[in-house]
This record gives sequence, structure tokens and C-alpha cells, in this order.
Amino acid sequence: MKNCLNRKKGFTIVELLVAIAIIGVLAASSIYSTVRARALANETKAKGDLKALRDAVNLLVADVGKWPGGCPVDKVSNPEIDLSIAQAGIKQSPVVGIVDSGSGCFWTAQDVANWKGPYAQYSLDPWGSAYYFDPDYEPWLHCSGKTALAKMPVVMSPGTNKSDVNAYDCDDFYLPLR
Ligand SMILES: [Ca+2]
Ligand SMILES: [Ca+2]
Repeated sequence: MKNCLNRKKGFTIVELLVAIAIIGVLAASSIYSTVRARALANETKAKGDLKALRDAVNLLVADVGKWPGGCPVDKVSNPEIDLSIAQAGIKQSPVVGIVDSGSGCFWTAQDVANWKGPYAQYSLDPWGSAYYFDPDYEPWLHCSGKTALAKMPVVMSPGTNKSDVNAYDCDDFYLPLR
């Protein structure tokens, strides 16, 4: 009788361990699915925001003839511009003044008069960084396994690692303007 009870008890412990293992696997699988779904949702949002921002920059250029920050179009030495700031001229009307004197970036009274935005309303990217306009972005420059591309004007997000705008690493999201 005692042996029978012991065997029954041992059997229950094995069953318990199996059940715990199964629950563990299911929990891990569920967590992985949730994390992956959230990552995909963030990527989708960033790509959607960048399309809207690319269209916004193109509208700004059509109205005013300048890039964000009042920078001259078709130069690749302009500064990177945080698209959320007022003087970028995307989210709200810029004010007359110099934005970056060394790069010839400024807004004139005529520019402000020609401005017909807001061209886009958005917050930060899904990882808490600003979206940028970068006139000389170099895709994948520091991304092993990928060949770097030539410099190009883009709207971009520094991605999940919140890298510097000029880090040019693998997880950035960027969209060429043209
Ligand atoms: Ca740059
Ligand atoms: Ca990055």
C-alpha cells in the first residue's frame, strides 16, 4: 500500500514537471509572438510616417522652393534637420530668420508668405526619436552584409537603436525623396 502511494506521488510530480514545461513553452511562444507583433506594428508605423513626411517635404519644395530648414534644394552639404521643430517648416509655419548660416539655410519673408502648410502632423517615431531630413544620407554605410549606397536626400528614422542620424546603420528606416 505504501509503495503504491509513493508511486502515485512520484507520478504526480512528473506530471507536474511536464505541465510546467508545457506552460513554459507556451508562455515563451506567446511572449515571442507579442514582441514580434509589436515590432512589426512599429515598423509599419515608421514606414507610414516616412511616406507622409516625404510627401510633406515635396509639398514644401513645391510651395517654397526650399528643403526643410530653409535649405537650398539640390545641395548635399546641408545640415540634418529635425522635422519636428518649427523652423523645419513641416509641422508649422517657420519664422523669418537664419537656420544654419554656414549652409545657406534661412527663411525669407517671401518663403513664409509662400508657405501653405502644415504639411504633416506627427509625433516622434515609434522608438521615441525625431524623424529627420538628411540631404546626404548614406544607406548601410555601417551595416555589415550590405553594400553601402551613394549619398541621397532622405527622410529617416534612426530605428530601434535610436542611433545618431549619421550612424547609417542597419536598423535605420529611410525613404529617398526622389
Ligand atoms: Ca548626413
Ligand atoms: Ca539606427
